[in-house]
Amino acid sequence: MKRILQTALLLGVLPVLLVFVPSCARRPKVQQRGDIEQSASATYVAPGDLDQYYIFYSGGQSGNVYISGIPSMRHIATIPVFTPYPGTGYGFDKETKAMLGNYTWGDVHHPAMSETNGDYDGRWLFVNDNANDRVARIDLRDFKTKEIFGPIPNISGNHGSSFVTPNTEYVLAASRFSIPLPKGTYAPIEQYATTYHGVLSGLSVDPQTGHLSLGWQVLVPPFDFDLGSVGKGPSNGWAFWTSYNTERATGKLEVTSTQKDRDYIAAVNWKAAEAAVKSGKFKILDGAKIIDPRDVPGIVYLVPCSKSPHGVDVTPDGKYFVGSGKLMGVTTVFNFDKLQKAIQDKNFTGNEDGIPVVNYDAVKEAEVNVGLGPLHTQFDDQGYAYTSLFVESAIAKWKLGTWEVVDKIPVSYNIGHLAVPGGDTVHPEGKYVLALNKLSHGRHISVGPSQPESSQLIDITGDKMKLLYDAFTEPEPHYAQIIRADRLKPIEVYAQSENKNPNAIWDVKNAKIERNGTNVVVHMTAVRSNFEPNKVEVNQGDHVTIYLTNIEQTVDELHGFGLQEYNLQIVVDPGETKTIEFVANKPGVFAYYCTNFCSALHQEMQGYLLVKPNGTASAHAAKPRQSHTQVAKLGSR
Ligand code: K7E
Ligand code: CUA
Repeated sequence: MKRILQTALLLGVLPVLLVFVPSCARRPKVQQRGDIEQSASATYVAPGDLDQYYIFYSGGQSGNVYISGIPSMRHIATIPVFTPYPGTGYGFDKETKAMLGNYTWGDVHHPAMSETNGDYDGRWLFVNDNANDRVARIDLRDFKTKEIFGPIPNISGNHGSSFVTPNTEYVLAASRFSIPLPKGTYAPIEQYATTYHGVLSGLSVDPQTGHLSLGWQVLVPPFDFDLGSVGKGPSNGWAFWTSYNTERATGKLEVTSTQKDRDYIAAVNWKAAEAAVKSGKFKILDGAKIIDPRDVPGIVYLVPCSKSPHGVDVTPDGKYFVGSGKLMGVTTVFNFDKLQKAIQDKNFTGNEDGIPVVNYDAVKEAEVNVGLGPLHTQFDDQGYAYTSLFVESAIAKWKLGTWEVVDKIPVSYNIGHLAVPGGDTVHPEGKYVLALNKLSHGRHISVGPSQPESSQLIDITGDKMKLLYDAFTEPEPHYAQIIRADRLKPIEVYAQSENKNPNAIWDVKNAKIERNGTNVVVHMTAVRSNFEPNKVEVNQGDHVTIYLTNIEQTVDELHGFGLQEYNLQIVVDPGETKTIEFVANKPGVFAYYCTNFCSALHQEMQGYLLVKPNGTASAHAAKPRQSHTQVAKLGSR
């Protein structure tokens, strides 16, 4: 297989192979189980004991973030972000509904933890939405999504996101799919090369609140910008994005966008972009301050890179950035100092729409023979790098400085990202690497054609990498952030004193129902084991608002509020207040009940919404409504 692939690579037919032989299902099972007893005890977390690390997995097209622990790899919780999630009532109450807008999904690829001086500070987790051009902020104090920013103007396909600068000045964003700008503009696809555009952007982060706003944008040619990475140490102030289809091709990109030997890494001096915006050197496009590099030189440079690159990763010391071409057998290390020198010397080989293309040989430090299909690279604290090899289904370990591959481990199968604890920081912890694999077939009991992704924990403390554990995740993690558990200090109840919701009430005696015309406002409490009021009577067509406060201050005492046939389900945590809003358009009697098993009398925690029919209320009062029974079924396929 390897021989075939290498030959294919030489012949330049790998794209064809990628189509026809991606299946690892035909591979023999990897006998990489190592010493079973050692692996077992290395990952065993005894009942009642706690994991040492949090993993925050991006949930891909599920729109969620998943939390597991290391070393147990047990799934612990799900944080809904871009998708309604009845499990926590997310997207059903007024507040989170408003945050989701009209979208019911997102495509989360890259979680990024906020940083102070280049280290994770445990305050926020930012995640991108590749589909609808948004960035969300999760507060790590309560593990809840607090903000969804976007769709970001001019950014189309926010894949190169959400990467965070060393002091969380910016969350980065980039267009994967170039389009005519501003959004909403029509231009025929034949004009792709000339009138379509990409955009690179920094979203400002408020240092106190984490609140996101538009910072700067840079107009770039219609390449497909892919992955990003942020400079640190000596390269602090710079950001890097890979791009593919620098051919500016359309149609069957698999062929048309792989014509040139090299694509580019865009190196952006974000401090210069920030300064340019401050001094007014920008245009406004769809409300965003956008810099045209033709007018403002010195903001962005293009560094040639192996063709069709995917990941770009900056070393923890900030001296190098590593770019991997998916179709190559090598990964390229670039030297940041050399880039600065080449820029100073104007050692350019051309330009793209006025953006200088830097001389590859002047910036390249080394080409590392990692193996087939390199995608992403992580680093440890011992001077080693770890590159994921999608085609080869392996991780290559190599040494910074000698650029020699020192070890390789097969993974199951077709690895995408990989993650080391503290992976994006200046202090990664070289204990584990997590392999985030695309295919898992045969590694778990069969669940039919919709198969999960696989996630493998690998010990990297020794000379040889050692596989410890296979875990499986919902679709579909791309990247993850891993942080030591003791770095986070989550709260477990919302203190009453902190609840600033003006509609919170803390005593069942204050529960009330008020009517103003057709508006009915209910202040409701939830506490073991009842809702107060437990009866809400309204007229058909009334606009009903319920402010529900869980008045408990006891850890883990959640209450749910499910309302029959009104498609409403929320969960309130101890000390939390949420708002439910609906129009009582269906007449009849509907139960609301606690959905979160809270006490011995949880079943009894219920009440009734009584909706009097319109008009001749009394005449219809006792009549059953017409049967609306609907039969819905999936045809047998
Ligand atoms: Cu490689 Cu979207 Cu970061 Cu998937 S991306 S693997
Ligand atoms: Cu409250 Cu169950």
